[in-house]
Amino acid sequence: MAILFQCPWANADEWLAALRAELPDAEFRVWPDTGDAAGIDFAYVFQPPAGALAGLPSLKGIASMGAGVDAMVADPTIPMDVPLSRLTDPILAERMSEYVAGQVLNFHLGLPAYRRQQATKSWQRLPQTDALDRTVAFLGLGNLARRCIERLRPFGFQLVGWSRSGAPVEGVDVTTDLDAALRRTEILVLLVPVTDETRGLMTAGQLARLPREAFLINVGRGALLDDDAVLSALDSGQLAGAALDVFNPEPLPPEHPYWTHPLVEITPHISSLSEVTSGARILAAQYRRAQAGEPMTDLVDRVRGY
Ligand code: OXD
Repeated sequence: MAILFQCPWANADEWLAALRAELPDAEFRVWPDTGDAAGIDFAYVFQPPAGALAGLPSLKGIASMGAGVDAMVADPTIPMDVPLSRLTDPILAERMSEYVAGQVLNFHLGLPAYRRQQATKSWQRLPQTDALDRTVAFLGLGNLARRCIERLRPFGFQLVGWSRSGAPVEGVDVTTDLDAALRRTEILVLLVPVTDETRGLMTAGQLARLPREAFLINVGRGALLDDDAVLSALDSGQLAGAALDVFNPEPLPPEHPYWTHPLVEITPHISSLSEVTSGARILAAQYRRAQAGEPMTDLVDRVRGY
């Protein structure tokens, strides 16, 4: 039997080599060259195109090479009874927390405004807010968000969190009421998975609930945003800035207005890149579990969507 490997990343060869080193006896087939489809019983993928895993009758498990699994959850050609795992690697959480803490501080300190002033050689002190008087809200309180919160807590920000379950998180005012969370939010961090409930979550109406001149940080998925609504909110001053790491589609097309908007900071989906060495170790363990007939870990609830 063989493992299907589908990876859109520039360092796909490095991942394949690391997985081969972890699983020296396994045969790997690199998508789209699946060969004999019946001979594939496991797949390593990252956000595969819809249908990429269709017609694999012996498939016993799928391990995502990243934390987000929305593409697989949305793909009706993947049989519901094939277990699907997400990559849960502490390194992902560390990387995400560094990125988010960096962007929160960037906006909190007004650094983008000073960069714009520098372009016109303008020497002007802008009003300052202390962290104690600043509310940062997280939509989504999974393990990545919780690590970001731990990193931010020592600064003293007022922390608000919105999640479906409302489960408590230390030092965070958790609510299941999205409107109430948004009304208090000065810096909004989106770290919620894309599901049928959250697709297009940030509509014009939701953005209007934020206090004026709020900041938006999207490290979840591009599909969480109504992009036209975000651009209008930036143009009207409702949003004072946006740091966007994820887009719909990716790569962000060259003609997209985000590229040139003066209040938008763009990074190319780098907020928590999977790390090859530890990632390959974790992924190989998932394969071994599936081969041994044991349950894989970090399984996705396909009905809930994450
Ligand atoms: C992921 C991602 O899903 O990087 O891990 O988006």
